[in-house]
Amino acid sequence: MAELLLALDVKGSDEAVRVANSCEGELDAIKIGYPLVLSAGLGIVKELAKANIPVIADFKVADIPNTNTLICDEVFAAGCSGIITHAFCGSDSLTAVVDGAHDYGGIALAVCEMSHPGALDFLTGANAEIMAKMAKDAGADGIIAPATRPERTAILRNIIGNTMKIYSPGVGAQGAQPEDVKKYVDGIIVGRAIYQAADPGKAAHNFRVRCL
Ligand code: OMP
Repeated sequence: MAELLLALDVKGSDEAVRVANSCEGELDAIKIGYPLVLSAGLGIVKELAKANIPVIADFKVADIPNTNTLICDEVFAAGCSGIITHAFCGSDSLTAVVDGAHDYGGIALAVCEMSHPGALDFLTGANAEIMAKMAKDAGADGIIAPATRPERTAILRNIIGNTMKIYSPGVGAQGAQPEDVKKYVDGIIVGRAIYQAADPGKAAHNFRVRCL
C-alpha cells in the first residue's frame, strides 16, 4: 500500500484551501512548492497544517550548504514537516538539508531521478544511482523517483534499501498510473489529476483506493 500525497500547485490561498478541504480524509500529506508559496506566501503552511497531515515543502533546494541551511530554517519555522532537495549539488549541500530538517524534527527527501522526459538528458542512469547512494550516505529520509519509469525506480529502491522512503510523482497528468509503481514506493504524488478535477475529493479518493 502506498500513501497519497497531493501536489498542491495551485495559485493563491483561497484555491489551496478549497482543494485541501475537498480532499480532507483522503490524503497522507500535502506537498507545496513555488507556485503556491510565491502566490500565497509561506503563511499558507499554517493554514494547510490545520488538516493535521504533514506539509512537505518542495523547494528542490539546490545551493551551497550555508544557503541550504538558511532555507531549512525558514521552511521548518513556517510549520513544514519535510523538505525536498536536489542532490546534484553534492554531498555537503545535501547533508546541510538533511541536518537542517533533522534539527527541526523534519524529514529530507532527495530528488534522484525526475519524472519528465527531459530527465533523460541528465537526471537518470548512473547520475541518479550515484545520487541515490549519496542520499543514503547523507542520512536522507527518502528519495523522489519517477512513476513514469517504474523500472528505474525499482533500481533506485535496490540501491537505497527498504529503510528509506520513496515518493513518486508522474501519476495522472504525466501519464503514469498508481499500479505502475506502487509496489516499489511508499507514496505516490499526484497534482493536476486531483486539483484540476471537478471534484478534487472524489479524485483523491479514487487515487487513494488505487494505492491500496
Ligand atoms: P502533476 O504532474 O500535476 O501530477 O504534479 C507532479 C508534482 O510532482 C509537481 O509538484 C512536480 O513539481 C513534482 N515532481 C515531478 O513532477 N517530477 C519530479 O521528478 C519531481 C517532482 C517532485 O519533486 O515532487
